[in-house]
Amino acid sequence: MSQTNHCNVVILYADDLGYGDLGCYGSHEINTPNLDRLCRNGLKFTNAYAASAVCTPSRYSILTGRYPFRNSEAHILPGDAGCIIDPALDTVPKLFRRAGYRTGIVGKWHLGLGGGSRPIDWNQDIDLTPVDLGFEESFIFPATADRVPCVYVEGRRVVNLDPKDPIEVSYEAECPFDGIPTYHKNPELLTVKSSHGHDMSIVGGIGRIGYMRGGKRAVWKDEELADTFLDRALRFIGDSQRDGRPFFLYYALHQPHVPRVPAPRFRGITGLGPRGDVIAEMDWCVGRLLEELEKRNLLDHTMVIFSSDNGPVLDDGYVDRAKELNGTHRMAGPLRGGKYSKFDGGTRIPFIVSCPDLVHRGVSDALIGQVDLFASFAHMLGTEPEEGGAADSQDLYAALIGEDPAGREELMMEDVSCGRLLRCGNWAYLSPSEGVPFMKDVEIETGLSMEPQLYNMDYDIGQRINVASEFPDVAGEMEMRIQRILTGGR
Ligand code: NG6
Ligand code: CA
Repeated sequence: MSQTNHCNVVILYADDLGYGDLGCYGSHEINTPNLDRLCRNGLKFTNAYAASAVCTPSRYSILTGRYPFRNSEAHILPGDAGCIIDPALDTVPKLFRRAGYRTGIVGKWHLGLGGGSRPIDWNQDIDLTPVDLGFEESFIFPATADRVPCVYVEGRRVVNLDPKDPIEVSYEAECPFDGIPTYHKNPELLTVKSSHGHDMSIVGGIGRIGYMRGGKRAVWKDEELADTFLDRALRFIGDSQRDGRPFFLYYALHQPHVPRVPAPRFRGITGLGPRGDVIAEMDWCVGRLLEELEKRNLLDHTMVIFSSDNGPVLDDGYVDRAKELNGTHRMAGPLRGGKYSKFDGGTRIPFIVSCPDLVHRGVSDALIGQVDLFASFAHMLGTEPEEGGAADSQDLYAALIGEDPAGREELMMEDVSCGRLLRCGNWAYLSPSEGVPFMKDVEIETGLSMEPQLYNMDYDIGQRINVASEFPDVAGEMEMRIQRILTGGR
């Protein structure tokens, strides 16, 4: 296979969406007609993984083609963190740009901003943003919807800055700012209570992580996040078509991460509370995007990849009744654990690839990581990562388009505390590590144990029967493989 293909590429990257959250992955409780249609017209992967059970490391990995362990800063970042991607490093958007693409990012970033002195001055141009990492167009929010600053950043600048009302941000434990509403001082302002954390600034009636003062005009409205990002994504597609170059769009949807505030028209439509409603909203956004591609006659020749950065959680810090209203819905489908976890619920995620001109329709059980997109795109474009770049990315282009049913031989993932797990054929191996077996706040089984764990995913997808003592050689071999990856070159 040596032909190159310059189809447009759109990565749709959800935040905390589980393996069982979509109709096409078995959900009966939440309707996701648009993603189900994407899936019918494309390839549904059953053994695809994010690099980590939390956000920042997975995002680092999908954009750089490197395992997160290679960057000691790749952990959940505060909203005022510096950018953790070295601007000298090769990235997926740089790869597309070298191949002549127009590149854009819309949505959640969470990889830090600014390369210079700290604290970052939000009122000036920010010196290190996605535009320095290969994205020509960038419209993002800095971290997560539950972290300050609650503002959009376009290019290098906060949107709607007002010099008379400068923005200040702090992640100190005690509030350093006078005169701002805070969680414990102003409970009367809250529209939703926090169940754990999220008790610093109140912005838009919601307790957030971190303190923020000023920027009244710049602060986003939570119920408008989805439409705002969608609008930017559609605008990017329109501008690209006019421009004439093929395009690469990384559209990082903010749903269903907390706080879950859908646009009013989605409130209550699933009966599963805000978590279900924002998934329906996300599906609608995807539908609008597909409609736009179709209208512009781009659908057949655009590779649309949909996935999620980590597994699901019900109560991630707000009293939004997600648990009470969840009913029989299984967010992680048959998998054990969820977000944060070393069990498969933490990292195995929905992964759909569609491109009618190129990608076979059906189901693929190939083992594939989001980390592999880099080298696979390079293959598609007939180019290569820069010397030393994308160290952990394997060229799985044939698997991506449905021509290789096997994929990788082995793939390493990590949980929130950087404990490692390895998939290898039918085996899932969880390396021993310290920690509690159950996170009480979020009610998730961590999979942490000082005993090695080995599961045969063929007949035990729910990881109930640890067979490490029956197959000590397999467990030993897999631990060795992990050590080899961790100490391996590049
Ligand atoms: C946790 C937050 C959680 C979420 C997570 C990051 C608290 C108590 N919990 O620390 O709400 O923001 O970080 O999620 O603050 S992620 O998907 O971006 O990794
Ligand atoms: Ca996430």
